[in-house]
Amino acid sequence: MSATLEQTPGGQTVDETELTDGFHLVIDALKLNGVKTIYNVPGIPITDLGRLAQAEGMRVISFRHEQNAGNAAAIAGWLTKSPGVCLTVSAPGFLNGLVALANATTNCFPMILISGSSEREIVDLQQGDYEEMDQLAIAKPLCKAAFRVLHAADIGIGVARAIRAAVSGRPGGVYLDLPGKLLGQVMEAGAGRRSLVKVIDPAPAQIPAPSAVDRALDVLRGALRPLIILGKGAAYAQADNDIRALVEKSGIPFIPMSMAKGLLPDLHPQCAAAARSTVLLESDVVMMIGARLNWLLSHGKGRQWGPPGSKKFIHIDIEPREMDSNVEIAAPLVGDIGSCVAALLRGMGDDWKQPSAEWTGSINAKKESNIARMATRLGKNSVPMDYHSALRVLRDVIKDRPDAILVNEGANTLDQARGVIDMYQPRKRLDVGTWGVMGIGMGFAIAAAIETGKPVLAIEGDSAFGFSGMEVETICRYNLPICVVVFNNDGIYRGDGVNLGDGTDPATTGFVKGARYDKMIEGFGGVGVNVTTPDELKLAVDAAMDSGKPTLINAVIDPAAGTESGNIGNLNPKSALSKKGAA
Ligand code: ADP
Ligand code: TZD
Ligand code: MG
Repeated sequence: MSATLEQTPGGQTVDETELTDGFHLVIDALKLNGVKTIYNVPGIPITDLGRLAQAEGMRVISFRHEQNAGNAAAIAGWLTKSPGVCLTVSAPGFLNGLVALANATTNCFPMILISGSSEREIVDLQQGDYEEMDQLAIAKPLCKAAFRVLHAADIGIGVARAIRAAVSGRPGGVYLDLPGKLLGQVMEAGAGRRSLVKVIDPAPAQIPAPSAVDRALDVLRGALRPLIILGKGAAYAQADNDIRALVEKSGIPFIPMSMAKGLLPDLHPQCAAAARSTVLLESDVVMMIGARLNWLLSHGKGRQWGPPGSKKFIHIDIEPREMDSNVEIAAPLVGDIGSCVAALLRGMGDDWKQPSAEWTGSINAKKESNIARMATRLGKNSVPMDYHSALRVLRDVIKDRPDAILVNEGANTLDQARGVIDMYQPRKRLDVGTWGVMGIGMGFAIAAAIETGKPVLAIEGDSAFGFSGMEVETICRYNLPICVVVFNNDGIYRGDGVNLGDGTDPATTGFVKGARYDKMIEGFGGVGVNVTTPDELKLAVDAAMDSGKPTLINAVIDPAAGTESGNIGNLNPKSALSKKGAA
């Protein structure tokens, strides 16, 4: 931008100063730090920010709802180890994006939610501005850090602080508040350029203390029945080779948490996922790598884990306060996973003794019997399809295309798919994460396609799909190689629920029977297919994955096939006064 500051009476220019403004400084600051993509929903005051970012060569992906744009940014952050950026309008747009920001923080995904906001003078006196809200105050408890920039000259610092906060230490969500007036502020371009900050080493290595490494190795050496649990933090760390080397050199059986599947292949001989309950119960030393002892691991105690005191834990995590969060940790190993794993590998030496054949043999025996039992269920060619006959087909689709990305949400659709579909490569399975939240599906699928360029298979419960389903338009608009398979069992958990009242309304968990989700995508020019048998499903998914055309397959599943809340029905509180037939 240039402006003529002074003109002589004759009209001659005597001083021309290059100017810049808040819009351009935000874009320049993001670009300087390697941000290439913005996940966005336009509107006042950030419409022009998106337009100008596109004009300046950034990729700006516009969504139909901010929660989906936010989920896209969050998973982009997890996949790439640099913060995904979501851009929204003020108050309602900000609030829509906030769910994704909070979810990102809970899951340790690095993202930055940038929202336009109304003017401080009016917000602080509560005078009723357009979409007025004290966004910074509301965001603060739901994210790792929250910042507001009031002067154009501080944009560089604001963006730098947001980036560093998102990815350093335990990654998480960061909120950056940009009042509308800031974007229009003008300053001299040279000073603007000098105000930008390139963040050097945004996530510095955090080297574990040598004494902590020795302590962990001592505990591991003393183990008779050791186990390694790999979590999504380990997948995020991108220390794939060293993690594999550690597992293989140690000879210790491992189980992956859901999003760590594929970090080592599920079919690796040391993978004990098919003997999960046995190894949790019978192990005497458990080494956690980038996984928390939260509800997903029943807090490291209770029946699943055996008698109290029967286990020692080694815990590798970048967040010191995670140690002892649920049980005593015998060997806390605080540092970044890459550095911790490398230090353990070095410390193991050349004379490492692998676990006894008694331990690994008993696990293998259990694995074999469980796998045989599963094979019988998978072998059925049921029509109407149950979960297993449909999932056998999708397991083979991923086996044939190990570099495809799998997105997965629902209840039965999630739990069964997690068990049946083997993963072969790191960071290929994206799902509901720590909260078990519905609605991540299309946002995750879109970001996965954009960030990796690989084909995406999204396996969605019909309820789960509904939370972000409108984004099939976005998928078609950007012509993304995404195949959505909706497991349509006419409802939440099951499609055969009944109304326990007078029967006027449908059951609380049921949807329109025989709905045709495939028709939705046809309205936007995508490919829609309705399938009722495993063979039809296979044909349709193979065609979609090979063509890369936006596709939605309505897979008709027996409404009576599922169970309440999938695998976690035990978490449902029960009314002592339940009517007969209530869950
Ligand atoms: P899962 O759900 O797979 O069990 P969690 O989300 O509960 O995994 O745990 C992930 C853990 O990984 C978090 O405690 C987080 O602090 C940790 N983490 C994330 N990135 C790193 C890293 N680079 N180095 C060390 N720990 C990390
Ligand atoms: N809302 C949000 C945001 N997250 C949630 N997890 C829920 C509601 C509750 N919920 C689940 O935990 S799973 C689920 C809901 C509504 C949907 C299950 O139905 P589905 O899958 O059709 O997606 P199945 O295959 O029918 O079990
Ligand atoms: Mg369903």
